[in-house]
Amino acid sequence: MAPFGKIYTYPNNYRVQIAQVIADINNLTLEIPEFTMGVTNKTPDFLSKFPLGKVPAFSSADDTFHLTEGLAIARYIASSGPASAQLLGSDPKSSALIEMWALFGESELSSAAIPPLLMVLAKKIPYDEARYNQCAGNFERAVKRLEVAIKDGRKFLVGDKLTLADLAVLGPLQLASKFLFDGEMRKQAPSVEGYLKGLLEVPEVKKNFGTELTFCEKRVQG
Ligand SMILES: N[C@@H](CCC(=O)N[C@@H](CS)C(=O)NCC(=O)O)C(=O)O
Repeated sequence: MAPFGKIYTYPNNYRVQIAQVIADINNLTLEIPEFTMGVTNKTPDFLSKFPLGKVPAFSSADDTFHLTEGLAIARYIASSGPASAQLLGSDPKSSALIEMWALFGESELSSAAIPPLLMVLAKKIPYDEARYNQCAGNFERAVKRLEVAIKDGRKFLVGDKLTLADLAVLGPLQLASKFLFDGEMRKQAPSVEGYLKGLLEVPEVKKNFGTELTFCEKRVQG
């Protein structure tokens, strides 16, 4: 099958893994071209299509349509195939709930997990204890909010099938499980681990995220 489009990215970018799960569910194929961070995204050709120079960056098969922002890319791929109603909602309330969780994934989970990641794993910014603790506190608060939604044992956040909502929280949570979402936080949100493991049983999720969820026992600090 001809690819639906290309996504430029570095490996294991959860925003791209989300798009790949969605493409698989919609029977669409995505090409992941050769990409070197700091090189490919600085070329005049890349910047002419994606002026911010950030990834993920999507280009349609005919290279006339360009998109950035992981959530916009995910939504575009979701709405371009037969599983659109499942992934994005089939009525105003379910669509709004899916949107709520998608934004929650970005603004509450990712934005709290990424500064600590840059401090202690990527070591791209200096360790700042006060900022780290504030982010960890925000992350824990968000995880507790998620716990409220799933503590009745539900498998999916909205309805009875996988939607963008689940993928948008899975991405940052599986990333944070390596360095921030530690044993102490998991005690505060005991249903989350089982919920995430359940998501990984969905074949398209397993294929793109892998089966392993490695939770750290103690968060990594500077
Ligand atoms: N809000 C964007 C964030 C994209 C982003 O920050 N990408 C980073 C890598 S995780 C990047 O490409 N940075 C390169 C740069 O800042 O030059 C999204 O959700 O897709």
